[in-house]
Amino acid sequence: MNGADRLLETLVASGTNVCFANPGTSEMQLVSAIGNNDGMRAILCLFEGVVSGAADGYGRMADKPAITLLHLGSGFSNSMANLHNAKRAHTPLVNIVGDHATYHLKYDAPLTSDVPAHANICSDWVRSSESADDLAASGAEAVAAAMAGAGRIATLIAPANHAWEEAGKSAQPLPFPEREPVTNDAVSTAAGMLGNGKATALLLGGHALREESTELAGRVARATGCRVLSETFAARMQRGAGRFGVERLQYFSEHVTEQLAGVEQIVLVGTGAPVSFFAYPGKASWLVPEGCEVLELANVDQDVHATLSALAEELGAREPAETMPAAPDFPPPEGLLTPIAIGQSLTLLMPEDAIVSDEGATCGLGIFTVTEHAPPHDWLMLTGGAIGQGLPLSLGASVACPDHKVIALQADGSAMYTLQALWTMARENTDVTVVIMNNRSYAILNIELARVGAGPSTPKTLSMLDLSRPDIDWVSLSEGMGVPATRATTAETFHEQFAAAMATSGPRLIEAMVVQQMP
Ligand SMILES: Cc1ncc(C[n+]2csc(CCOP(=O)(O)OP(=O)(O)O)c2C)c(N)n1
Repeated sequence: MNGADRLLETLVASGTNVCFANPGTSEMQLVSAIGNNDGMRAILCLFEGVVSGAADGYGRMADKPAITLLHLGSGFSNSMANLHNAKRAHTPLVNIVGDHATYHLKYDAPLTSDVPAHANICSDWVRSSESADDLAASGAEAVAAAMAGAGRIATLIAPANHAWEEAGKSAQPLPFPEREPVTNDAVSTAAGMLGNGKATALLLGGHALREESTELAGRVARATGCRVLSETFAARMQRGAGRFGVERLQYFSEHVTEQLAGVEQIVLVGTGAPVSFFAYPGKASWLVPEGCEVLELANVDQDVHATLSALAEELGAREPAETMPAAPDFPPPEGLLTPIAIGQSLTLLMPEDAIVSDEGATCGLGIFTVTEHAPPHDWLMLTGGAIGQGLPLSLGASVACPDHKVIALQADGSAMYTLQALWTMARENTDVTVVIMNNRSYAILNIELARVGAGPSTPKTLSMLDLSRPDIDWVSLSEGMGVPATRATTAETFHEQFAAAMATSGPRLIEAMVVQQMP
């Protein structure tokens, strides 16, 4: 057996079993090893940004890493924007990146690049194997490194000769690191703050937005009267009817300032203090109200569930959290196809335990609010702001949870970055319903243009934010990649098409020609 075969044995023994791949010549032994190992599923993606985004979606839902297979520095750099999002989501993920054979590097062949430098930019852990025998050992370390804290990006660089040379044995899987607990002192301090009568917000992020943790936060709210907020862009929020409703922090800084006005204390669990997404001339970057005290009770990598449990215990908060009621019966939406109408259709039609990948941009924020009474579901967001995440994320989530309906709420401009994900959805027959919200515009940038005070805009300025001339035909793009598609121009037609998508399994796409009212 060669190094690649031993690595695959080790990865499978360590509990990984899905590889999103876009390989090249330097990874051919790895491709062959995957082909010969029954424990690893191979999923071809036609761009590396799809590979990394799919691995992110998989890791968020499976709570264990997918493997990516990437080709040298160039392939890795194509994957980077979605790796950045995955890093911001604290997703466990293992990249295997091939490199030239060690003895070949000195000849500076065309694809030679500084692979470790590429890898270091958006990995938490990077290692190059030192020999064929070391490749498997490094693989075991990579999986354990990915499982540290809430989740990490681990990148293993595999020189081609280490993959093809004989290797003696595979490596033993390594134990996954325990999540660091929070001290009793920190819990007592937080309990003291929550009991001192001041206006307090419990701000949750990371795994603290899973159902069991939000329930505990809801108990604390019930016992103390504190508010419970979430970070603006969460990796995975479990919400909907029957669950405790967490208030999402707004996006624009002035809205956050309004939302937090009067808050005297913020207790952080699994996230950082609120800051503005961007700097704007004359506007605040740090969004903690003046004079407000901030306590980091638990960081994202600590055991946030145990922390909330200890906090509820310390406060004697034993009454169950109030839960979000199911939506009262209401008629299907009619008339203009607005984001709100889409949200209403979702609320009425989405099945229990659906997974929503939200890269809806300007359309997404309203839909999020409208669906708070929908059947219980998982909502996955654009954690790192690098667009092109949504379609790959929904693909990966569906691979992780094949029995759950996945809904990709997808803005058109962002969709164009990684639309190759549709082809893999068709090939793998994933149960994803993609809703392209087509406004033929980079709408958010039209808003930002005014907000940053960039001065009067010329037709040339606006041409950089406009997606017409030619209009993009999503039905043709989708069908060209094997995903059946329809177009909806009214709330009624959307509702009908979405109902049909919810009633059947397999990938499909609805191009929703949305009408928006801009804030
Ligand atoms: C990788 C990356 N490139 C560029 C941007 C800048 N950017 C932010 S939003 C946006 C346009 C979004 O347009 P669309 O997805 O159609 O959503 P809309 O604003 O129309 O709702 C762009 C280009 C980014 N955030 N990330």
